[in-house]
Amino acid sequence: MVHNLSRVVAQDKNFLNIINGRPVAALSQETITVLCPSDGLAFATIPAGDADDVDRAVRAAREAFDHGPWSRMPAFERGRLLTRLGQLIEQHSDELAALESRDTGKPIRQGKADVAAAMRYYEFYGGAADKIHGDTIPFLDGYTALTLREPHGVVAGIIPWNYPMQIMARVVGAALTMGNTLVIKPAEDASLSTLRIGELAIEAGFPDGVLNVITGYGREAGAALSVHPGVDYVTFTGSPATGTAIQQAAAANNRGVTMELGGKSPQIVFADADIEKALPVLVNAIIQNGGQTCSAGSRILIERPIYDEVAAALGERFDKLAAGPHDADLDLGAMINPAQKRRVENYVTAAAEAGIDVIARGSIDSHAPVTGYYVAPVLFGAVDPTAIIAQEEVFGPVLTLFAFDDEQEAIRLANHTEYGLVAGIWTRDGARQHRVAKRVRAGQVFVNAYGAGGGIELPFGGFKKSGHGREKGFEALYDMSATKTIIFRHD
Ligand code: TXE
Repeated sequence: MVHNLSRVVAQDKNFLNIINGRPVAALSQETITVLCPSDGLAFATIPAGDADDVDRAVRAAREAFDHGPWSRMPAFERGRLLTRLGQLIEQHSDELAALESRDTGKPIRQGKADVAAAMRYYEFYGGAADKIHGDTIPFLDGYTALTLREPHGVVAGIIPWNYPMQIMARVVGAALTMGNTLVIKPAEDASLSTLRIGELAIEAGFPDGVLNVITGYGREAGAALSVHPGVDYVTFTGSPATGTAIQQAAAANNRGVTMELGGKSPQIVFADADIEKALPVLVNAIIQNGGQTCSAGSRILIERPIYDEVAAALGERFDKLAAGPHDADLDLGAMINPAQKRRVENYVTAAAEAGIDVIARGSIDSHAPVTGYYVAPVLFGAVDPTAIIAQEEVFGPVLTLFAFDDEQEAIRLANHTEYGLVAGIWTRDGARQHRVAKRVRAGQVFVNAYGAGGGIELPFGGFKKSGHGREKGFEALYDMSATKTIIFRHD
């Protein structure tokens, strides 16, 4: 993606922002050229929104919240509109899967999986709208006390490029169900599906200003949105550095935040585990979306008696992995942009130069365009737990293996990073499953399984540097609302 006003490129489509129920260009008329990661070629433009466009979108959302029917509408009617949006996404599923995969470089089957997950979010939250409620609380004699769940107001959703359609869906689903209005700022590298779904929301019949999508660079549109005084709550998924900047802006404005900031997630494989069952899951957890997944299982801790066997079996599988264009539907697609490709390659080179053992390396398909942003998956063995590659989020198809001697050491190693998003435990010992699951500091723990991010019904979010607040499931509805307590005296 390059900021390019003069070069004429063949575009499939010039996408527009969605503000106040209408598709609109940036006020400046500036655009960002969208490049496909599979070949580096331009195929669309998106508006290069700035502070003026953000102001326009926040004002529309403010008006829709303060004076529109949205927050006073019966909850089931809000739910119906979300369900309707999910149905429209289903009707356009082939188009959306192709768009997402071309925009992000992910294999087409992952694009299809993303559409299916997005639909489930709208279905889940559409159905949840009239099932979330407050409490009546026993209080003093002569009083009745009850709680209501009220919307925050205008929510800003700043989202990343790795799963734009899914992350948009979890933000839209939770925020709108609770009666908030929303301004979504997708990443400049992957905005197309969010803009297209913004168009579908108009078709679904959402009132004007309820769901706005504004594109632009993070340092311009994103920063302007995070400091705008008309925003009441911010939900962000992205890097810890940007998350810190957004939290500082939120603190200056005394507004709440939900932060999902990535991970360095471990999977612990004990000697009694069902290895055949574990192997494909261990591999998939790091190659899904080319490892550009917040919940990627990037560290595997293996009990020493089975270390060599598991390392060799993983190595065999890694040797066969291939990266290629999104429409070739190989094991991996391309990285999102040249910077991310360089970032992954730099981590790999530095680790190899530091003497860390490269057990296996996959390949880049020989037909893949040389202009695409491909990296081959790499498996590192016998990694020092304090090494950079063991500590930092690479966000690429790079897997690190560690040996451990007992349960205590496994838990210590699992917790030995600044992150705490997801963990996996592989053992047949039931008591150990419970013990270890409780001791691992992660927001989501899988036992004898590992699903990237888990189901849409399951609360998801981090401990430590991985963030705070919870998305997905009913928990997200609590984050997207504030409790109001009403006390009646009637003696
Ligand atoms: O993320 P940013 P980047 C990690 C991953 C990756 C690294 C860098 O390790 O390699 O972050 O990716 C918007 N004010 N994750 O630079 O900057 C930006 O436009 C307000 C993990 O792409 O966090 C985009 O919409 N907004 C992660 C969003 O923030 C700003 C997913 C995310 O971009 C802004 C993505 C600013 N000053 C990256 N600067 C996960 N948790 O899954 C940027 N943005």
